[in-house]
Amino acid sequence: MRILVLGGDGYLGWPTALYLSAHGHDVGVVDNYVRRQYDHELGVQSLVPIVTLHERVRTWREHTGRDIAVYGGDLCDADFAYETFRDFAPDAVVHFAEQRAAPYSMIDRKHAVYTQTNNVVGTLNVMFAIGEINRDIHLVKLGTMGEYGTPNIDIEEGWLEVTHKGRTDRVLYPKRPGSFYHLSKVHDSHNIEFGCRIWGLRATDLNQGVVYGQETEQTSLDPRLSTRFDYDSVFGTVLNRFAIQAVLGRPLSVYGNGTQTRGLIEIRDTVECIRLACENPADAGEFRVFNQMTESFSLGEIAKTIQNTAPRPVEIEYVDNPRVELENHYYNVTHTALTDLGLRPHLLSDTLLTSLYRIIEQHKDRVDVRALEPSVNWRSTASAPTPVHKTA
Ligand code: NAD
Ligand code: USQ
Repeated sequence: MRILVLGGDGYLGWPTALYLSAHGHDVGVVDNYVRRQYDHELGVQSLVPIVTLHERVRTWREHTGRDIAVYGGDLCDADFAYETFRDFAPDAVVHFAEQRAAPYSMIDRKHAVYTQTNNVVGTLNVMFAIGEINRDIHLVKLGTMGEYGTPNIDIEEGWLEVTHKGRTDRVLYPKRPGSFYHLSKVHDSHNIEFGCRIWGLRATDLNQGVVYGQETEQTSLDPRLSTRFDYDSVFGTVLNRFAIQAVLGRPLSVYGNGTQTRGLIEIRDTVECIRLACENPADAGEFRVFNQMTESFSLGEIAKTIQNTAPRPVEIEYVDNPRVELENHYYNVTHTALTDLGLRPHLLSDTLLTSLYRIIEQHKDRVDVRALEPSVNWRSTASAPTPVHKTA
């Protein structure tokens, strides 16, 4: 298949592009490199050094003889989106290209507006490009488990059958997201479902849980193929952050009492889920939703697992929760669609954590410990996280 990976320079987009290429697909990547700019804005850097997208692609060619087409540009620019789709003529488009950090979207008005504009407008441009150029293109869109929030009923895969006053209907699962970022994904989901209904688009919305891990078989072939690894309090995700804190011997920062439960997935399963979704497309007019997570844990459980496997003794610190989120809550998620398609999950294991600690140990001198401290408060409308380089 010809598969265009939007956001192909990012943490997940790059390993996905390599994985799809390794599986024989013709891959193109699209990115405006804005993720690298957020690092400059926040004064932080990926724990693992990353080379430019062009050097990554050259390295992949050196190792495999396979080409990956690169399109540099912003999906909020409709002309760019249309030209790219016309030029590459994809069978499937995998859409990772959004501002994806909840804390970044909660910094202040400017960052909330930027996040929602970037994500919602970019996705609308993608939908219109598909609508005008070729409606058979399968849109595989990254959503998030956080769209659902933590309702007091089971979480189904995108849809809910409701019986009300004796009548029954199938409705989009009601959403209660916890940040302006997570809200942007809800807006996207509604827009895409509408596109499926009115234009007959075929779409798969992958409501992915929190991702952890850093290596795939392909990225570990050469250091120049590494993907980014974020540890700062704005972009670093929880398990990756705890692993880094553990290697540094710093307390594991559990927000609140640690009873919040989240769905998680390892990076090698992310790339496999995308392959499965692409190779088994949705029908014309179908808005298909998969819950892309493999296990759920409370934050306290994650912290204890890290504490028990850490290379050196670490404490767990329960810090005031900078976010507004339910702590003691019900959480039971249906996530069978991807395993039905053939996913064999990599569950959280000592082997995986040991390899994660090895990667972190190798690069730990790059950590700026000031960037580990939570700096964005949900209760404030102007958090202004201090860019680390300005306080130095
Ligand atoms: P990332 O920030 O590392 O990658 C996103 C990429 O998209 C970046 O390279 C960025 O430069 C690019 N991009 C952003 N806006 C763009 C635009 N307007 N035009 C072109 N390129 C643009 O994020 P990630 O961690 O790889 O996440 C990828 C996707 O998966 C996101 O949509 C995110 O919401 C979703 N997701 C991520 C996680 C996770 O734990 N990382 C979990 C669930 C869902
Ligand atoms: N948390 C801590 N300590 C930390 C960091 C986070 O206790 O040091 C807690 C948070 O309060 C939250 C949970 O861990 O309850 C998850 O936080 P996170 O930063 O790992 O994840 P989140 O903000 O939800 O966002 C990440 C990705 C996002 C993706 C989402 C999947 O950045 O792109 O959409 O995971 S999900 O959570 O399922 O919505």
